[in-house]
Amino acid sequence: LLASAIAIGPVAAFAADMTIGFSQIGSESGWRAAETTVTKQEAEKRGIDLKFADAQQKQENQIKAIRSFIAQGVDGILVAPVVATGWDEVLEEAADAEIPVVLLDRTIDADESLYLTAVTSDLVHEGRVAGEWLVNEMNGADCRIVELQGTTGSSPAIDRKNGFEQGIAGHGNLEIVRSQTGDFTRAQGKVVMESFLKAEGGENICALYAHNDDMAVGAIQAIKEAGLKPGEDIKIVAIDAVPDAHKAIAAGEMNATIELTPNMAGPALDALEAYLASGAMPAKWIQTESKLFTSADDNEAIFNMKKDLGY
Ligand code: GZL
Repeated sequence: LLASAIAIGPVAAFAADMTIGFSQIGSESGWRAAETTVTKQEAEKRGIDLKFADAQQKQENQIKAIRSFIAQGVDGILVAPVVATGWDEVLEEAADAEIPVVLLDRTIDADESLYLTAVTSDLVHEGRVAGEWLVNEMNGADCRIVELQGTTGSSPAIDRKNGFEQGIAGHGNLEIVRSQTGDFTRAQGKVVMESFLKAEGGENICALYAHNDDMAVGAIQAIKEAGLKPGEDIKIVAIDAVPDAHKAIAAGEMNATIELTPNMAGPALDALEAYLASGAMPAKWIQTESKLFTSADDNEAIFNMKKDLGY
């Protein structure tokens, strides 16, 4: 018993002494709120003291939070970077302080020496799967598509747009006629979809591709208020696979979503602990899985399972 206590002692004790700063974007979507909940749970499980900072989707608040963590002398920093650019200076400051930084769910345009690893899905792949789903769904029929983009300048908005265009490439029957940011929120998704419906005429819109489910849920409200049937008159494909997306698919009001795990922190904290304990260098990209869900899945059961997972 003593041996086993000694064996786990240092690691458990070490984690118990660990303080990690987490610069979170905000709570713009159900998925983001779940990521925050799960990150706090993962830190708790490891006996880590997590310092949490919500940036209300403003990069300057994230930079301030990271500087505060550096001043506090934390052992490591988690950052979900709201946009892809403008991080070099503050990450250099973290490097000078020898504090490792791990990126969650979004990437940045900076030298990869400035962060220990990035835990993200393949955001281009997600967009491509969405495009390929619509190609199959339309089966050669013409389809005028409107697109709700994520936060301007964020890696998911850039990559999911590129991926979708790859997915529909070579299929001239599919055309993106309107594309605008809804900033990943339900409210903006509804407002921008209303403007699409007004500009195009609902009868001229065949499908909506939204970079996340929350904007799609907002758009569903707008489509209904325009007297149209979401999921039928206008096909809807999005990304995240939050409970409300499964609920909408089960109701026939949405057609497909691609799952994004809210648990980026588990792999991130494991990599940080290993690095801090023994200098173990993780891969620069720890990729999380993506899975397509459609009406062929048991969305009601999945909704009931997921609704208690921090969403
Ligand atoms: C993607 C992540 C996105 C989610 C949105 O990895 O950054 O941010 O898809 C969230 O729901 O706003």
